[in-house]
Amino acid sequence: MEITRLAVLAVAVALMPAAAHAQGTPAPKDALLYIIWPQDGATVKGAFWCRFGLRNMGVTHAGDSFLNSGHHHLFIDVNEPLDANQPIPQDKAHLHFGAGQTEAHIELPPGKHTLQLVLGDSKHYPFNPPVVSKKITVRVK
Ligand SMILES: [Cu+2]
Repeated sequence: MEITRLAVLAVAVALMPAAAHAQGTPAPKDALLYIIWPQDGATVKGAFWCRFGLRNMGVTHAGDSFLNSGHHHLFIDVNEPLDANQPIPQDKAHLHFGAGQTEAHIELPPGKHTLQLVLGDSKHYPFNPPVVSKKITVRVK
């Protein structure tokens, strides 16, 4: 009997790693992430300040796992769907604001660009449900 139970447990543990990648840190349903500035469709000249808005959650440093808080990520010209099971990549298109910043000075080449905010948990995973802003388009002169 005892051996059977152990075998079942061993199988269950073996199956876990696939699901264990998802952090699934819960976010309140009324969390609202939005870009205060620039406005959707705006034309900007050269470098500009992008300002991040967040309601019903708090902003903290990367690594801090306070309840209902996270840090901002700005996605620039990202078209791939968000993968909630992976940490947010760290590159020129996925900027992390792990010091708790709520604005960023952004410089982009002339042309049309999309901007979108994604809130990440202490380990840079999206929340569950994901806390994501509307994707806006700006034109850089
Ligand atoms: Cu991050």
